[in-house]
Amino acid sequence: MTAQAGATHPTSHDHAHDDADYLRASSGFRSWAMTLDHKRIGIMYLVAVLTAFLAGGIFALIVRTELLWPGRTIVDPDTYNKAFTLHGAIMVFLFIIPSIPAALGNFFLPLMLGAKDVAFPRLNLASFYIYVFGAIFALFSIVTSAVDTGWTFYTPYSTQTGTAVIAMTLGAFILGFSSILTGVNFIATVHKLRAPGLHWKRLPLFVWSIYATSVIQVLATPVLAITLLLLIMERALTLGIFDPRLGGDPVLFQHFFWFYSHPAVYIMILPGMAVVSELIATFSRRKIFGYMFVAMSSVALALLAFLVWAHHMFVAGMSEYAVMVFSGLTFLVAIPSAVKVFNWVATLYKGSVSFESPMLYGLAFIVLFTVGGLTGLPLATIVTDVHLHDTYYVVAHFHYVMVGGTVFGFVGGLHYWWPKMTGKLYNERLAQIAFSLVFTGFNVTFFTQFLLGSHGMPRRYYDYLDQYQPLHGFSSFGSYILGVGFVIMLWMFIQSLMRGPKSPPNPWGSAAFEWQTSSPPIAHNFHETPIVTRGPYDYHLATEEELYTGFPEDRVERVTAKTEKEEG
Ligand code: HEM
Ligand SMILES: [Cu+2]
Repeated sequence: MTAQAGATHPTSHDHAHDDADYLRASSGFRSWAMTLDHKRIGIMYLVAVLTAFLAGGIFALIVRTELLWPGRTIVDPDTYNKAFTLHGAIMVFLFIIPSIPAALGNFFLPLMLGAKDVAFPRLNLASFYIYVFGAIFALFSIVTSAVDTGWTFYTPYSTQTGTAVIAMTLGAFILGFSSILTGVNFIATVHKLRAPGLHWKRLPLFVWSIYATSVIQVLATPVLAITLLLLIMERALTLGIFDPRLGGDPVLFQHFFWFYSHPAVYIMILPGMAVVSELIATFSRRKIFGYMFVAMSSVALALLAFLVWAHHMFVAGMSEYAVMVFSGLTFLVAIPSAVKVFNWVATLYKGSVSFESPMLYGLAFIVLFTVGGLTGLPLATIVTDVHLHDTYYVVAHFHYVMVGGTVFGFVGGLHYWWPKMTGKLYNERLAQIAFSLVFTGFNVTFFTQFLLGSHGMPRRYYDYLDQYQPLHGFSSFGSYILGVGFVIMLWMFIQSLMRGPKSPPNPWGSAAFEWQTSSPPIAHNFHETPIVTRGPYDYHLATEEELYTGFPEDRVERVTAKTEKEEG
């Protein structure tokens, strides 16, 4: 890639303000609120999803604290039901789904493509405000009378409960539009705005995965939107769609719900995989082994995701032939998942691996996602699922994929790209301490739940038999460690914002395209449209210049010194 890093400013004399980085290009509330810059929109999403993560985290701690002992510990059963519902709904709809695509994707997709922005910058800003609008509905439902249905909104309970189901589902409905529009925008961007020379076989794997995610967002989300609309109509107008007393079918709701929500779990995990591919490449200083297989496995996962939804319903009352078909299809999902894991591991082999904090999250992702994926197999097997369904085993399984996978990927990406986004370095020691706590806390919390579940502890229960107390206590204890880890990480990032040292343009020495411009990038990303002459992981083709981690100033000096030496 011959992108122009900060040192050459061919047009700087006629566009002096173009040289300001995107954070300083303009100032004031309006310049952010009305910005069309994908980087600023990404940062606004980042602030929003981190706020949601904090709120979801607080509800999680309420749930875990209540479960420390059998019987009442801190809240009554109704509040408990609301707490786990809000935890799930906030984490899924307000945090995980937009976290990597909307926050990191917005910021980095155009940079990785060598583009100035996304294809439709106004639509991008509109998506952000639609997200905020949906979040306000959700918030409204929380303060009026929080939903107690679980994040799955299963009928017929959700059509009968006295809580604010309409406000919450309307919130999710609106959030869906934000997700669809972001997907459309990214698909158009990848097709239309790739820099000259950036053909499909040179696309960063982050872009491949985000592209696959966008396809699912566009195809699956409308199904959820219609389902929630039907639910709202049934509640508001007493139509008999899902309620058997009115001639409806509650299992139909489950089919509709999972027809979206299973693909949605790939909306959640593919972006995690997207980040991890970048982390593994940069910190192994090596081309990802089997690049095309990793890229195509994202596409394969996106397509397979549409064929397996009913594995959530093995005990809901389906024909046994349907059960067998869905079980068989579910196993296929393991193939592209394993292709990724094998190729990442093969990349590490003979790579020049280093263990900075982003890489720790990347490696943890591989381990935890593997545990999450493998524990899905007994769920896909009918005989074992009958025992494990709706127990803590399922809770552990999906937390291993969604937290151990997606959240670790997101947090790893946040560390990795922090210097790019803010222009600041953070305290690596604190970052590693936070990592150890998050990793330990996570495993203590959730590994315990595999045991709880296989011993028969049902999920979502307020009370339980005394025999489960030690494991519940252990799990809650783990969640406090996890919480402390995140607080330290938050402190570490705030400290970096306030008095972190200035970051060089390419602190990790990465060959990837987004590092080939200044950190933070200028408002239009690159001084000149980059011309791509190699792949993002071609360390053997990258020049010393491109991998250079220092400041542009000393680079000029270095280059001059070198030329003088050569001449002299
Ligand atoms: C790799 C292979 C995987 C297999 C074979 C698999 C299989 C399953 C099965 C059969 C269930 C239903 C269990 C039950 O309710 O009894 C389930 C639940 C779940 N899985 Fe997976 N899974 C895999 C990967 C993933 C990934 C990548 C994610 C998300 C990022 C994920 C997220 C979830 C969630 C959220 C649930 C529970 C939803 C709920 O009932 O609230 N799974 N998985
Ligand atoms: Cu599923």
